[in-house]
Amino acid sequence: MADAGNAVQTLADVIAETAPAELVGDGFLTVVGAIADGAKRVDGLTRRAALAGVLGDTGEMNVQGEIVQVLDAAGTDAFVSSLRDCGAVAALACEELEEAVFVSDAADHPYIALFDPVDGSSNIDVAVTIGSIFAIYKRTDDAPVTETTLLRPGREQCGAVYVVYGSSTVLVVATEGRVDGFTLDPVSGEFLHSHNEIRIPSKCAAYSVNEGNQGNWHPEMQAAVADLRDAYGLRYVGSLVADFHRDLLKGGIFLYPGDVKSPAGKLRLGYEANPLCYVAEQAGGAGTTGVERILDVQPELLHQRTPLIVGNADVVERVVAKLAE
Ligand code: AHM
Ligand code: MG
Repeated sequence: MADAGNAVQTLADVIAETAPAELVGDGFLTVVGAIADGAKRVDGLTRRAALAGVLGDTGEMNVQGEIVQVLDAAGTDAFVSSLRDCGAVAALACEELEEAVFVSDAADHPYIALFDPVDGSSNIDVAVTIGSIFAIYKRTDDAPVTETTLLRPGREQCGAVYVVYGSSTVLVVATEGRVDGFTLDPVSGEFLHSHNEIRIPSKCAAYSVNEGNQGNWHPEMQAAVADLRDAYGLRYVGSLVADFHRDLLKGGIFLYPGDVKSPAGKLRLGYEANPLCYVAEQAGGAGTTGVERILDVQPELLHQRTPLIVGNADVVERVVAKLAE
C-alpha cells in the first residue's frame, strides 16, 4: 500500500518504470491512459448514478442476448471513443458490440483491445460494485487486422487491466510477471499507485459461486463445490470484477461453471476470462475451464463463452482434481 510519507507515483510513472521496455517504447502507456480516461468517465457517471440518469435499461438487447443497461451503453461509448482516438490501437472488440471496430492498420497502431466496458451491470441500480475489464494484445505484424486475427489465445496478451468501481475506484494493471493497483484520487482526479506488486495471498479466504445454480450443475461440479463449502467461507457479489478483486487481494477462488442449461457457462472468454486469468497468473494464481488452462483456449468466436474457475493456484488445482474423479 502507498506510504503516506512518500510521494505517491502516478499510473504513468509506474508503467514507464516497470512495464517491459518494448511495450513502453510502443505506446503501451497511451493505451492504459485511454483506459484510465474512460474509467474516469464511467466513475463519474457511477458516483452520480440516478442523478446522471444512468440507472435502468435501454430496452434493447445486446449481441449476448442480454438487456442493455443505460450505463452499459454509456460505458461502451466512453471506452470505444477513448481507445479509438488514442492513436495506438489498431482494432477493438467489446462485449456490447456485435462487430469489432477496426481503427487503423498503420504500424504506429500496434495494439488490440478486447473489453467488457461495464461488468456486473445488473448491480448498477442497487449501488453495488461494478467494473470494467480489458485484454491488450500486440499485433504480430503490419498486416491488416481482421476479425480472424482478433481470435488470439489469452496467453498472447501483453497486458491486462481491470477497474473496480467500489467503495473506492481502483485500476489494476498486469504486465508480464507484475501486477499493480492504482486508486482514483477524487482530489487530484488521478489514478495513484496504491498496491505495489500484488501477489495473491497463499491462503485462500473464500470461495465464490452462484449457489442458486447448483441444481443445474453436473454431479462432479456439485461434488467439487461441496468440497469447497467444507473448507472455506462463501462470498459472492455477483460482479465478476468485485469477486475477482477480493480474491486477488485476500486469496480466494471464483467459479462460473458450465451446467446442463448452459454448457459453456455465462462469462465471455475474450472480454472477461482471458484478461482476469492473465492478471491472476501474473500474481501467482491460476485460471482454468475445468479441463484446460484458460489462456491456452483457442477462441473460435469473438463473443465465445467459457466456464471459468480462477484464483489461488492450489485451490484451482484441487477443483480440477475433483472434477476429474
Ligand atoms: P455482465 O458482463 O453482462 O454484467 O455479466 C457478467 C456478470 C459477472 O459480473 C458476474 O460474475 C456474473 O455475471 C453473475 O452472474 P449471475 O447473476 O448469474 O450469478
Ligand atoms: Mg461482464
